[in-house]
Amino acid sequence: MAWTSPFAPRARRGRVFIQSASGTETGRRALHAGLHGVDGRDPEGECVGTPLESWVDEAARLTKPDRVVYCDGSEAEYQRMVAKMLSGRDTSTLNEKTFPNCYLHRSNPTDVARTEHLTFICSRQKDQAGPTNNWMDPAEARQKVGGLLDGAMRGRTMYVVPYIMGPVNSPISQVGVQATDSPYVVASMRIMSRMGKVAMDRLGSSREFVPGLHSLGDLDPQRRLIAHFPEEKLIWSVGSGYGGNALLGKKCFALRIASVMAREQGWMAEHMLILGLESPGGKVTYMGAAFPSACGKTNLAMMVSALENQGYRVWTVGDDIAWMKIGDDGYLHAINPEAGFFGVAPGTGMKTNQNVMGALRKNTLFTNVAMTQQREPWWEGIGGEPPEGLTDWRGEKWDPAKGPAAHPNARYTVPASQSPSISPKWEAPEGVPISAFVFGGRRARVAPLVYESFDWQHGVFVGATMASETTAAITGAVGVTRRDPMAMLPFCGYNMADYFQHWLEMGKKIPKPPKIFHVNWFRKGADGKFLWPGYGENVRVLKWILERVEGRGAAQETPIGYVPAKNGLTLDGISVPDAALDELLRVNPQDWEAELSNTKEFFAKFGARLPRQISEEHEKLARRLQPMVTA
Ligand code: OXD
Ligand code: MN
Repeated sequence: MAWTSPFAPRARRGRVFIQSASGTETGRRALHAGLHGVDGRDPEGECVGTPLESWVDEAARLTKPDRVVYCDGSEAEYQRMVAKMLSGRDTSTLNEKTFPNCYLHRSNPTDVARTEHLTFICSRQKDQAGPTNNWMDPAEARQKVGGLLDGAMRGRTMYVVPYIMGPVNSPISQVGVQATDSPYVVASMRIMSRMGKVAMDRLGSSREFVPGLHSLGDLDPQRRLIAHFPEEKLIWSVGSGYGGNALLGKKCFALRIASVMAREQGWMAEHMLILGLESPGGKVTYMGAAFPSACGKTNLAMMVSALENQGYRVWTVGDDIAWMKIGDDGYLHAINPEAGFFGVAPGTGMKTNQNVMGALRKNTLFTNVAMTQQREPWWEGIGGEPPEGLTDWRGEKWDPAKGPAAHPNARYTVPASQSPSISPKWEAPEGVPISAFVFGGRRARVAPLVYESFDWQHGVFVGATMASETTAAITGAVGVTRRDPMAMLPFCGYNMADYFQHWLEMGKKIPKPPKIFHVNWFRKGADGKFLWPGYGENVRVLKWILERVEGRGAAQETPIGYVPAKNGLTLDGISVPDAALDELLRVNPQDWEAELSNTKEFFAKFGARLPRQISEEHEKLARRLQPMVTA
């Protein structure tokens, strides 16, 4: 891996006081035991150690922390981070009896979400970033972000967090190293990744790691920037402590940088949940599913199946990201690079996601949720009426006139192993073989409940035309369609036209490619009500997908793909009126005409770089729809 240092201006080498998490220099050496024999310093006292050490050294010279601490990932260290957080005003202990080892962190009110407009891909050529990314020239980014990072850790400690994205012994996993001045980030990284000594052991003295430098800076949104250097495989983030901006292993590495690596190396890094659907007899079929934010990815990954009594059960492998490589058996094999779930709390309750609720009862870090008088976490949608005396996400007595008690983007950070639905295969080094890809979005009209693409190329087109409608809560305008190809719009680290090309090429390389489907749980009737019950009932759609994978499953061919025949879905035990089912499965030519022109406009952004096959699929769809439109 070719990372070079974009530190600028290159500071004079000087000494940095380095400590291990346990507070001694020997601790750091112990972490490196067996990796290199020297003590990491040349006779003049300069670091001449591993590539990691020289990177840390440079990071420290730029940010000028008082101390540098290498994290070992131990429970004792986690508790030290929590103690540091508790010594400030923004973290509280939750009820130790009902929520043992759980904490509530309140972030700065201006720092509660990913900031896409401050997120940049700093490739040498603007074209490499493409029309859907913010681009900054790497030299300019070095200047700008470097300026913000210069001295940013004065008076603070720099924590060096080595981490593995993926199961410890998986060949698909990768090492990252994050330097940060936030104990909250260190604690979160311990839940979200395999962190500390295990990562050091895997890294050895190699330079095969993705470095990420993060500082809270002064949390001023004016001085916040998240910069990715795809050629160097490097991340710089300053001015935010929020998950997607600050836990650099997640969106920054596992999607933006990894998508670039995946293209270079012939694998896939996708914004996909991974689930296993167990069928009667115990066979498990694995699927990867991509949905834009706020479309229920975590709920689907951890679904309590409505057909459990018929032998259909859902196992969770991952809820957000999938890294996939072609296995010896010809299947695409997926790992979940993360070790925890960083999920949106509001809307999560016993009715919607019993498995998550079960997982959150211990060892969970909550962010920006409300708190009851019993010091239990609370949020809108948890079930029941708001209890008396709630403290809101800002830490003030809740006043309903001022908005919801929990921030709408309040989060839980929980070890994946705590989910009752966690798959026995979730840490399998070889990953799980993927038989189906499922794309989806929130569409009140247009997309039927489920359809299957004709082949891989058509499936790539289906993914590339993915879209979701904004809700009134977000924009004030219902039904505004935002194109979000493969749910990767904010996360693809390079030109999306090239990303489509990579998908097309992968299709040729995978001997047993997954079948590609599209789902839409959100279709509405003329009365504006949802036609499909959703949640645990979605397993009925997964069952049809499974049957299609196995060459069964009654289907009808339509211009957009195969839609279930009316008797194709298992509907016993629920009441979906006949007319609703017709509407759920209907392909309305007028809607699809509008869809064709909308997607054409979207694809035009990519100019000549758009793969010919995508335009070809667009034309083929238009041709297939033609007889319906003129009929
Ligand atoms: C997330 C997102 O937080 O996609 O996972 O926004
Ligand atoms: Mn996500």
